[in-house]
Amino acid sequence: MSLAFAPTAQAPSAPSCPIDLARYPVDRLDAPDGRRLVAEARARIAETGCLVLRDFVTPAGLAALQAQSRALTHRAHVEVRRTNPYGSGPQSDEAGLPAGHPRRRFLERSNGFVGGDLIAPGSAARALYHHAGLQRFVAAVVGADRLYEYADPLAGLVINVLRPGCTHPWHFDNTDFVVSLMTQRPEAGGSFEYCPGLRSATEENEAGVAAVLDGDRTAVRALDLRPGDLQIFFGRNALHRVAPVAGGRARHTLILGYTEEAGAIGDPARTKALFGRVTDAHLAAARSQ
Ligand SMILES: O=C(O)CCC(=O)C(=O)O
Ligand SMILES: [Fe+2]
Repeated sequence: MSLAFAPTAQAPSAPSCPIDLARYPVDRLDAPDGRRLVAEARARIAETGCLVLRDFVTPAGLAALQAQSRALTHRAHVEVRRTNPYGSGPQSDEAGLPAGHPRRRFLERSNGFVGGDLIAPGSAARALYHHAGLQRFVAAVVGADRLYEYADPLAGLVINVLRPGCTHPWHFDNTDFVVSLMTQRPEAGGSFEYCPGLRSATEENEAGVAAVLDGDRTAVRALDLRPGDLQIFFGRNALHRVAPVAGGRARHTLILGYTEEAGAIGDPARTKALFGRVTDAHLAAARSQ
């Protein structure tokens, strides 16, 4: 028997789109069920600035994403630093402000990132990140005409790893929104906590921020994220944190970086701190500025 016409062997886990398109029809946003999805998502995110789509990926899709993440998390670069809720470290302490002012409150942040260039082309995580329908859906939810992937080879698609003992303390983001998909839940701790609308473009509400830092839970909502959940979150004016991870298992999420302007790339110093390295693309972008 000749083997000449035997079909080419498929990779054992040939990844296809992991999204559960039957439940979340992001591939047909102009059809009635796609429009309904967008309308519901927009209504929900308008309430608290946070949208969770439970079981956004299929069981097989989640298994592929988990296997891929678990194979890479040992490559995570862990940055440990002290930061105030606005992203500044103790080196820029404003001694003129009263002690206890939130700008003078520095909390330890210990955060691991696997850079996107280690995430293989054609993999499940890449199929998710590059999915045109998902990008259109996220744009519709956040109110953008269209979104772009980062030009940054590390920060566009990232595996975020919080090992036991690690925490992402109370902070405001300096981006408008973040899209993430949990792939592994910690045994204990690690819950996502947020305070909708704690500040605004015109009101810093530093007293409110200080109260949360002091343990006041009145404004705090806690989210029980599970593997397979997609989260879209407006973090610029909602103080938020990931509580310290406990138990024996790390917390893994995929962060899908999209921006409203094409060509976004991190500066070399910040990139080196976050990922432990820079790429030629970062150096070239910095030179051309
Ligand atoms: O991992 C999370 O759920 C939130 C992470 C976060 O707040 C951030 O990356 O700014
Ligand atoms: Fe954040």
